[in-house]
Amino acid sequence: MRTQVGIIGSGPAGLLLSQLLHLNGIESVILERQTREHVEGRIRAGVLEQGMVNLLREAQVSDRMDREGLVHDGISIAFGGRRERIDFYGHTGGKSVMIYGQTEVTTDLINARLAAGGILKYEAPALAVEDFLTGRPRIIYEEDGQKKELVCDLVAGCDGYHGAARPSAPAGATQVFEKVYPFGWLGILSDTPPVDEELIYVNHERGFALCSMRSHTRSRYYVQCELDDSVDNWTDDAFWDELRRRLPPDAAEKLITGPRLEMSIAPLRSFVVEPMRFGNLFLAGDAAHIVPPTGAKGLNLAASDVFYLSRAIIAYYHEKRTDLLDRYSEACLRRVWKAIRFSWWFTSMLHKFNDDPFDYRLQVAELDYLTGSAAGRTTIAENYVGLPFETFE
Ligand code: RFL
Ligand code: PHB
Repeated sequence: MRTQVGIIGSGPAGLLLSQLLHLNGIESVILERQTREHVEGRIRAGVLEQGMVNLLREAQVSDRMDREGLVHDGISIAFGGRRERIDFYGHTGGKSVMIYGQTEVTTDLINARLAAGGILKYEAPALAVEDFLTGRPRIIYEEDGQKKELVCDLVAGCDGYHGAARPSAPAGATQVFEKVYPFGWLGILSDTPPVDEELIYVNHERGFALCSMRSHTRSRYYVQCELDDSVDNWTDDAFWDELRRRLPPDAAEKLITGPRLEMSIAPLRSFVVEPMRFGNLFLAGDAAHIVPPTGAKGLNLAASDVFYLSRAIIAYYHEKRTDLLDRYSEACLRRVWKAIRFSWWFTSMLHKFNDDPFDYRLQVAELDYLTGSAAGRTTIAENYVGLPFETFE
């Protein structure tokens, strides 16, 4: 089989890239290891930055998001027995974020790709990418128990942290930067009204907590847990009790609980691979970088990579230009590292790393300082709503 752009992975990065290329007359094939149901059922992120919202509009997949998504102009941070609101709108000249689940983004994109006759192969894992340094790359994949080849001009490795694209890069050509955090997040999804209209990030002596949502009737909550913890150790009641203990009193009183729709544990990690391009193989999204979820940046970084990659590929086909492909890795990494920094910093300030009361007092003092200063509030707000994409043309 042959196509112009071979895309590995039907997560948000691969789907969005395929859709943007299609709208510009460029053909692609997506290879996905899992089933469609599995991909659509994975509960992950829920906060979209303005840049990603704009890109979904450009990709013509925003109707349902614009109808059902919730626009949020701020968040609360609770610490030391009190709660402070960070006003995004006021501190960023009118910016906000959109609450709309990654599951919904993925479903909207899959529907759009299929409606346009796009080729999405599910249960078709890529095994390796070959010949990407010498010209025409090939993706070796498996379908119906048989080994097959997809020959392309360019390959986009959008296959996440555990994918096949990154390991195909030549040994010695990559540099990896990594930090693993000594805790995880235990998350619950429930059909209960959210405890507050906006998200609440909580620094508590017992550990971090987060109140988030998917809609006015569906809540997503997290509590910091041990790395080796298991969902089997948690009943619904035990989760709600632990969350209530960490919330500020007004929120704890209002919390409405209910049975889990889903419960899972996610480890926290910062990871970057450099560069993000090897000849005609380009990495995008989680395949190239992972952030801890505290800043809600993972999904949004996948979208900003796709912003740069789509423009570079369009310039290549429409104008025979290779300069944007050459600048792709550098442009992405500048923004990636700023998000890595913010996610690390926000994680460090809000989680319990040890039992040292000195460290806890420092965290409270830092939060007190930041929320008491216009500069501090602005720094949180402008990073949280998302740093702008660079001009790339
Ligand atoms: P994805 O979404 O992981 O999609 C990659 C796709 O590639 C497929 N794949 C392969 N396909 C073919 N052949 C192979 N060899 C393949 N290997 C893998 C996978 O099945 C998958 O469908 O990456 P993408 O598109 O880059 O999107 C990135 C986002 O999904 C990710 O950054 C965020 O969801 C991260 N993340 C979170 N981010 C937030 O901002 N807030 C969150 O609350 C949040 N929670 C999470 C998360 C990531 C998690 N992971 C990766 C385990 C919770 C979890 C559990
Ligand atoms: C979520 O709703 O799942 C969510 C929101 C904000 C975060 C992380 C996760 O920082």
